[in-house]
Amino acid sequence: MVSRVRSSIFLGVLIPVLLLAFAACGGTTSSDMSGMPGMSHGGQNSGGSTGGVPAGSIEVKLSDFKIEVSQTSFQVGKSYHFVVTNLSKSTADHELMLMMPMSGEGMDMSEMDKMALYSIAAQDLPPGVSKSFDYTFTKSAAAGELEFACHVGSHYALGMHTPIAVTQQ
Ligand SMILES: [Cu+2]
Repeated sequence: MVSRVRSSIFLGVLIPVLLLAFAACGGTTSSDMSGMPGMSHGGQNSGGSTGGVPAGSIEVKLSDFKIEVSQTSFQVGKSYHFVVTNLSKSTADHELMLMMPMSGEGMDMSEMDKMALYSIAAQDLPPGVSKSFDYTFTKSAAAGELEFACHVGSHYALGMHTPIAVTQQ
């Protein structure tokens, strides 16, 4: 028989230990994932979370369920600094993908990742988290040919995609 007092002491010790172990695991996993997509486009700067938004950067706000971008027209060959924030009021993780419009139905995530010009995985964007990256568009895209999208669950169908346009300088 374990008394009430004894079991609550036990939990008081055990829970912080478990949380620490969990936090340590989470840290390594997310930093491994964030470097993977978009490498060939010079977007390897996706790791850092940011406090404050540097001047001239483009804000990308993910919420339930839409994507708001502070600028939707871009020029080929110019480097842009994007700051992506998950403002979800629920517990929804959101991802950010820069790619041509598609519903994603019937495709697995790795296929979609290959087609994306740039992406930040959902596990790296839980609610409240910001990630930044630099990106330079290499070719033009008429309005509607490219978009920022979230393909987690049914988020895309619920409205989580916003078209952008890219023009030659
Ligand atoms: Cu989403």
